[in-house]
Amino acid sequence: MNHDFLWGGAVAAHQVEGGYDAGGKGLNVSDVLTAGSHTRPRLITPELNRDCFYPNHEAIDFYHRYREDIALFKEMGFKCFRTSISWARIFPKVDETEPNEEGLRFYDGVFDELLENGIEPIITLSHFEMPYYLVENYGGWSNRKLVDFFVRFAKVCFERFHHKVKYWMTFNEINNQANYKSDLSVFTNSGIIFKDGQDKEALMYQAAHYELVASARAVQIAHEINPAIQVGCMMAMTPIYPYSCNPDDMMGSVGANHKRFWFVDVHARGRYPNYMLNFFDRKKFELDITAADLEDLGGGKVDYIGLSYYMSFAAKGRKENINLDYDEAKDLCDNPHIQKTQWGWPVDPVGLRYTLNWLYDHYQLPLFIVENGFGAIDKLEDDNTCHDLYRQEYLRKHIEQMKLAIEVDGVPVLGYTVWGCIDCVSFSTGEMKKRYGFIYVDKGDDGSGTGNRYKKDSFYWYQQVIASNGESL
Ligand code: BGP
Repeated sequence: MNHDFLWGGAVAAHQVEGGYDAGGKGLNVSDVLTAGSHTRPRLITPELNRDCFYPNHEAIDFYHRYREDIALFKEMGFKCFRTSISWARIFPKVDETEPNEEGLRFYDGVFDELLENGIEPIITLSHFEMPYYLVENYGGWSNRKLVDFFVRFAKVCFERFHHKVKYWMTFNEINNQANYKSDLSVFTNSGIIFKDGQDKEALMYQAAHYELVASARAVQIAHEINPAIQVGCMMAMTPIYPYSCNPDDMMGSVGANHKRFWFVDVHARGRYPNYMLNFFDRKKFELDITAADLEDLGGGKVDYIGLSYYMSFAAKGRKENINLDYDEAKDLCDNPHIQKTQWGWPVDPVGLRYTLNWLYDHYQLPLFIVENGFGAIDKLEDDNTCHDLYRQEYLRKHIEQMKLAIEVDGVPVLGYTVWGCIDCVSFSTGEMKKRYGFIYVDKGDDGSGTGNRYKKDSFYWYQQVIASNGESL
């Protein structure tokens, strides 16, 4: 492992900060999401409702406690820390002429504190937290105007922070919305609330196109401001294996992977792959894709590929499947070789090595594993310890596979940041009890608790991993 390998942890602004109306911040999409659970979906409430609990409003109060948290990250030996900038802190309504100075100052404070502690900030511009004003007044990313709004936000961030932040990402898990039947994914990725009679699928492809153009333009602006800046994309990497060696299953998995991963083709190669263009024709989608957009895409290829990796899936094929007409709800199936977590997420460490190989074979760009982790119910003992051996086990197995990809397969990986390095609000369920952290936060699903921080056993384990540069697992 290179001596400059970036070991660290990752969170997102809306899942840790709280302070949802502090410092002039506007509402963002996560602020109107209620708490849910594994079996009860989070609701999108167009008006804030007093009878509902909104877990992101306070989250773990990183907004006020970030110095204490960064001290703990330093104690673990973090080389880097990934978080995001809440767009609604910088442009609460987005169409203001000037950015909100108080919001910018908050991030100055966080980045300075990190750098003073020898920790490099890794920053996502949009991590499921666009201003809610854009949803209400523009219909989210279904509207081309968002390209300019986003580019302006990105430019303000690059200009202000380019001396403090080298590695950036534009849109977190942009490909989550490939599952356009999930209202939560499309809302959090693109700020779209579907209306009756709308063609959800076409709308998702339109929104994704605008996001890809906005990302490409942001990459170009970043390089103009400071050629040393590295801007990546960020993909949710869930490889989809063929269920068996039956050729139909194999073709089913090709279609399933195309449907999830065409986004990275556009980000990395600067153009749409042929299978997408054929698909748009076949579906007779009338998408607003201009010649100027295609030029922007070509000029704004990403510098590296950021990825989250939690799980893999398996797919069965059907005779009538035609590539992207693959239907995840019908065709994904359980992989009999793989166990699942309490939240039903399949655990497949070898899939990480496969993913790293697949991405590097396709794009020959450096990779950055910016999320990997294990959500579980942890028990805080009476003496404030927490024996989370299962988490160490999960991470150990994944790090071993990452090392094989790097050392045996020759895949260049810039770093590895463990998701939810400090317990935070779960994105999919809004729960606190789905914990990922090395640091336990005393906070319940209903917002109760002191908010105090306690080191879990995995805290000391990860400290050793970093100190030995991945030798002691
Ligand atoms: C990724 C998101 C994160 C994060 C993580 C774990 O999809 O980028 O924001 O939350 O998954 O998911 P969850 O919190 O739902 O367990």
